[in-house]
Amino acid sequence: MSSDADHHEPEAKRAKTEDSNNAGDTDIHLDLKDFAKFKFGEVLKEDPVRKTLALKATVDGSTDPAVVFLEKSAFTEECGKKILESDTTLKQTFHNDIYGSYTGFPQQELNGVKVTIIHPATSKHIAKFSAKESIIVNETPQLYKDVLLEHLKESAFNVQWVYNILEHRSEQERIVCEDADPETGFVLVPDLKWDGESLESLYLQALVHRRGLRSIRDLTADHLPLLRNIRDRGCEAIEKKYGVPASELRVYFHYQPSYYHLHVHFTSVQFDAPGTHVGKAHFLSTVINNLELVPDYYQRATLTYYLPRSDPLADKLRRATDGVSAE
Ligand code: M7G
Repeated sequence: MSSDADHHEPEAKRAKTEDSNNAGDTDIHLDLKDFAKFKFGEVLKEDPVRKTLALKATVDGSTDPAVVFLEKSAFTEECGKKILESDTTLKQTFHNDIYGSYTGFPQQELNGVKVTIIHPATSKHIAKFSAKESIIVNETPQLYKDVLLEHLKESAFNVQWVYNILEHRSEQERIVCEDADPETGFVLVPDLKWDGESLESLYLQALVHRRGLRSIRDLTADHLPLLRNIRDRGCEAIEKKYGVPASELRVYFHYQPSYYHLHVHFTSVQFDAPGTHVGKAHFLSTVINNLELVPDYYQRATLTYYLPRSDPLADKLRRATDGVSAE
C-alpha cells in the first residue's frame, strides 16, 4: 500500500489531461440560465424505471462535449398537496365506468426536472453515463497491485470537486456537518444525485479530510477512529437535520468507486439508490467489523465487483488474468 504522501498530488502539479478536465476559465456554469447554447448530440442512456435520460450535447463556443443528465424529480407530500389544490390542468385520455386516465399539467414550479450538467465532459464521463453491459471481476491483492494501481495512475477521474468542498470553495452553504480534524475529520454534504428535498430519496456523502485514502483497499485498523467517527457523527447529523434515524440509513462505500478520494454514501433505506447492489456497495459497519477482526483485511481480501464491459480497466484485468467471467 502506498503512503498518503505518494497519493496526495499538490494542486499546482495537477495537470489537465483528457481524463482529468476541469472547468478552468471556460466554466459554463457561471450564470447558466437556459439551454440556448446547447445542441442535442445523442442519447447515451435512457432508464424508464428511474425516469432518467443521459444526453451528449455540444455547446456553442466549446470544442468539448457536455453530458446532460435529466431526471424527473420524486414527488413529496407538499408537492402532491399543491398539485391537487392549485392550478393543475387535466387532459383526459379516456374514461371507462369509474376509471379515468389523464395527463396532468401542474404549475411550473411543481414540474421541475433535476438537471446535472458536466462540461467539459471527458471520454470517461461519456462512458460512465452510457448504456453498458457489465462483467464480474474477482480482484486479488496481486491484481490490485499490478493492474489497478497502474490503471489509477493513468486514468482516475479528477477529484478537484472534492477538494473544492473540503476547502470550502464550493457547496459551502450545503454542508450538513463538518469535523475539521485532519486525521478523523470529514465533511457531510448532500450528494449531487439528490434534490435535497425528498426524504424518501435522501442521499448524502461524507468526504474525508485526510488525503491519500483512495478506496476501501487503503483502509487498515489504523483508520477505525476515522470510520467510527463518520458512522457516529454522520448519522447523528442526519437525524438532527432531516429526522431520519440511523436505523433507516444505508451507509456504505462503493468498490470500485468513480472518484478515488475516500467517501461514504448515506442513503435512505426506503430508496433503491443507484449502486446499492452486491458487487458495488460495502456497508460501513461491515468494513469496520472486518478491520476489527483482521487489521489488514482489505490488503488481503479478494474483492468481487462488476465493471462495464467497455471499461478499459475490464480489458486490462482480462489480459492480466482469467479471473474475469461473463455476468
Ligand atoms: P462514487 O462511488 O465515487 O461514484 O461516488 P458513483 O456513485 O458516481 O459511481 C461519488 C459520489 O459523489 C456520487 O454519489 C456522485 O453523485 C457524487 N458527486 C459527484 N460529483 C462530481 C459531485 C459534486 O460535485 N458534488 C457533490 N455534492 N457530489 C458529487
